[in-house]
Amino acid sequence: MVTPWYKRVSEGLGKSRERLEGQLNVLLRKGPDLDDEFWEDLEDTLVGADIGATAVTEIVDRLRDSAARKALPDAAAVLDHLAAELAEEFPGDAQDPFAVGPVVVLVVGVNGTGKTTTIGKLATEAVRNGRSVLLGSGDTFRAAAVEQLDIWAERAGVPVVRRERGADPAAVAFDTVKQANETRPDLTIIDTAGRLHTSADLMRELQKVQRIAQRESVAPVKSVLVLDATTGQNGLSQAREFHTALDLDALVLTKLDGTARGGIAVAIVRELGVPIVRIGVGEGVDDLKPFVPAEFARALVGRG
Ligand SMILES: Nc1nc2c(ncn2[C@@H]2O[C@H](COP(=O)(O)OP(=O)(O)O)[C@@H](O)[C@H]2O)c(=O)[nH]1
Ligand SMILES: [Mg+2]
Repeated sequence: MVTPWYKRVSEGLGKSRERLEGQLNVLLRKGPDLDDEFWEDLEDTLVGADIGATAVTEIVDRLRDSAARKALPDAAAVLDHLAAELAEEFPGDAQDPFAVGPVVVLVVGVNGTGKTTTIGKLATEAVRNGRSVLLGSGDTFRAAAVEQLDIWAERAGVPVVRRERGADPAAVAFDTVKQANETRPDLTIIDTAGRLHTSADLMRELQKVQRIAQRESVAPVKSVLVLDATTGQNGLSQAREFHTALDLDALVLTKLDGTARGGIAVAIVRELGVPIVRIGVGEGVDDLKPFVPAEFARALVGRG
C-alpha cells in the first residue's frame, strides 16, 4: 500500500519533531507542572527546529499567558495550542498565482530544489482541471533540463517553447510570452536555471527574464520560488536573496516527504510575508498538494 501523503509529510518532518516529542515525553513524566524550565525547554526546542527566535519568543509568551489563565492544563494541551499558534503564522488568504489565469509564472530557485518537477506536476494538474497550459524552457544552461521539461510536457500534452542550449533565457521568456499573447493559455509557466557562475550572475539573469516577461506580457506576470524543505536555515537565506532580487509572489516548498526541516517555513513566511501555496511530497505527478497551514502545523509538532 502507498503511504498517504500527509503521513509522508509527517514522517518527513520527523527530524524537526522528534526533539519536540522527546521533550514533551520528558515533560509529561515530570508531572503536570508547567514551570519555568518547561517553557525554556519548549523555547529551545522550537528554536532548534528552525522556527526562528523572534517567532518562538512571541508564540511561547502567548502560550504562557494562556497557561496562566488555566486554559492549558498540561503539556499535551500546550502542544495542541502550539499547533494552532503556528498555523496562525501563515497568511490565511494566500493568493495562489497558479489558480487564476491568464497568468505567466516564472519559476525560480537554486539548482535541484524541484523547479522542473513542480512545473510538470502543475501542468498536469491544470490540464486535468480543463485549463490550457504553455511551458517555456528557460533553463538553457543544461541540455538535460530541456529534455526533462519536454518529458513532463509530453505526458501532460502541453506545448513547450524552447531554444538551443546556451541560448539567452530572456530570449526564451520573450518567445514564450509572445506565443502566450497570441494563443492566450490559462496558465503559462517559464522554467529557469538555478545555477550560474555566481549567485549575483544568476540574480541578474533572472531579473532580465522577469523584466522581459513583464514588458512583453499581456497577462500579469508572477514569480514563484521553489525551496527544498530539507535545506533548513539555508532555505531562509535563499528566500531572502530571491525575494530581494525579484519581489516574489509565492513559494512552493518541496521534498516535505524527505527529512524535512519544516520549521524554516514559519521563519521564511514570517520574515518575507510571501505565502506558501503548494507543497511537494514526492517525485510523482500526484505529489503536489495545496498548502494547508493547520495541517502543516499539526504535522510539525506531531499532533497530526
Ligand atoms: N522526494 C521528493 N523529491 C522531489 C520533489 N520534488 C522534486 N524532487 C526531486 O528532486 C530532484 C531535482 O528536481 P528538479 O525538478 O530537476 O529540480 P530543479 O533543478 O530545481 O529543476 C529530482 O530528482 C526530483 O525528482 C519532492 O517533493 N519530493
Ligand atoms: Mg530544472
